[in-house]
Amino acid sequence: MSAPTNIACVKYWGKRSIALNTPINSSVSVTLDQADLKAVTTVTVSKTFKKDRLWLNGVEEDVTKSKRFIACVTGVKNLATEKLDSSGEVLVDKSEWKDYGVHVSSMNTFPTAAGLASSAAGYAALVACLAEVFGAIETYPGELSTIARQGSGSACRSLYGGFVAWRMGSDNDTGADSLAEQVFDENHWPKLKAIILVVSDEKKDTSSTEGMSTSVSTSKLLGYRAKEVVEGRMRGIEKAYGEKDFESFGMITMQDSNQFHATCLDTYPPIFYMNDISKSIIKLIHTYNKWKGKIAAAYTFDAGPNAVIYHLEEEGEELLALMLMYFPDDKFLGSLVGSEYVNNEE
Ligand code: 2P0
Repeated sequence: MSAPTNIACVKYWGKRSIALNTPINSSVSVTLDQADLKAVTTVTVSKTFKKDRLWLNGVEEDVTKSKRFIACVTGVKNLATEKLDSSGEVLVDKSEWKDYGVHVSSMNTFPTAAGLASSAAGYAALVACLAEVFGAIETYPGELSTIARQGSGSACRSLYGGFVAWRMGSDNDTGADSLAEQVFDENHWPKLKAIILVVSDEKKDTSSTEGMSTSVSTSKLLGYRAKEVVEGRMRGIEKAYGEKDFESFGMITMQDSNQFHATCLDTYPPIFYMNDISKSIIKLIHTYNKWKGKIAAAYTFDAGPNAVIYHLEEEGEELLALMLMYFPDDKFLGSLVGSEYVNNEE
């Protein structure tokens, strides 16, 4: 099965509970099209497997002590149902699933750990795949996303297509209400597109988890943002997306990206995810918008230098031409937004 990556418009940055992987603020993202950026995952289960194993892009990773991986496997096993044969006979009693080892192979179609949410796609695909194998059934909507969240926070949003919110929740004992919710499905705004500019495909030097932890303990701006800014932006951008109001959607997206990177600079020692090329892309987009007399393109940057430019279909060719003129050496990975959340035909 595969799961696409997602790019946040209102960003998640900071953990409320490290153990539960719950955030200090809600966030919302657009799930990208499966055609370009996705994790493709295969899971095999057997009673004969002595331990759980994972191959990431063909290289085995030791997951025997990975809390994230274990949380996903255990979480899905807890929701597992019986496996029946065609006549309805029980082949595997659900209580037996715990004795089954899992072997996972996962491939990304884009740079891993370069700020393109590879862990989001990876853990979403893992949970979707495990849920299929074990016949896991949610006891409430979004429960599987609470499991994916424990793999990687942003992964909870990749379980759905379209415009997806991660509600921060308030249950600090179980984290059961810190879950993803599809606000608008992938058919709501087909004209919305995204161009991805791969400024660098090198692994970032500060992981998101490490960066967030330093930001939470040192940045006053981050606390202010979580308390005073994010909820208003969530309401504003959900309204804008609902009304297909690109100018409001784009403005909030750019402002939130800028504030996220400001909190990185406010972190001590500071974290620099954007580089000079990233900053020149920001300038170019503002110049383009001025020339158009409206917000016709909106940039956003995650924990890395790569840019995502949201735009409407009609501006696509013009923007691509502009980007190719100014950044002829950069690679363009994708320019589509939408699609279904997981594709189990692969
Ligand atoms: C986001 N990012 O909302 C934000 C914007 C990066 C910047 O979610 O520690 O890999 O695994 O929960 O999900 C990246 O953080 O962090 C992220 P963990 P994750 O997309």
